[in-house]
Amino acid sequence: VDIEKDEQMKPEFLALNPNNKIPVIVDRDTDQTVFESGAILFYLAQKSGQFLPSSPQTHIETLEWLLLQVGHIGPMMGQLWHFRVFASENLPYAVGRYEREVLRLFGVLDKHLAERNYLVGDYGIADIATWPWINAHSHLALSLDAYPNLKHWHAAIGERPAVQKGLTVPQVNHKERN
Ligand SMILES: N[C@@H](CCC(=O)N[C@@H](CS)C(=O)NCC(=O)O)C(=O)O
Repeated sequence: VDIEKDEQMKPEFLALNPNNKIPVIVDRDTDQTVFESGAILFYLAQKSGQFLPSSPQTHIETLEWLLLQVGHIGPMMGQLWHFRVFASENLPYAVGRYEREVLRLFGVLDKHLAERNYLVGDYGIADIATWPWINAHSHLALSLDAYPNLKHWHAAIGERPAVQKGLTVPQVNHKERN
């Protein structure tokens, strides 16, 4: 789906995601359609039995951190990206508001990661959902230096072979719209 060509607005795509956003998956085993990256990760983790802790306590904790990414980290960093990189005029109020909020969230993650290596238990879908946003910090002129636990988490996950492979697919194009 080429969003630069507005293919996400075509009826056949809107039948899969009425919110006209990538990503969407169709599970060919079941014909199940899933949109929203957090829901996709949850679906794939449940289906594969991987990256989602099974105890009731860690299961709900995973949802907490997954939804923190979905509801806060993604939207706040997305808006900072818009106002810092794409906006046709310089709006210091908007840049300042979203930067402060992003740095506050970095602080929340840093504090949480002071006592653990991953957001919940072992490496899981909460880490998988959050890492690409934290990895984008340099595109937003942000540093992780003041957040040593987050910086360590970011570096450690960045060394995972599957993460390195994922970074090459697809070709990065930061001109995409949010
Ligand atoms: N909350 C959504 C966000 C998805 C999203 O923002 N997708 C953008 C590209 S990164 C998109 O499809 N934009 C096309 C449009 O808005 O028309 C998710 O995590 O899946």
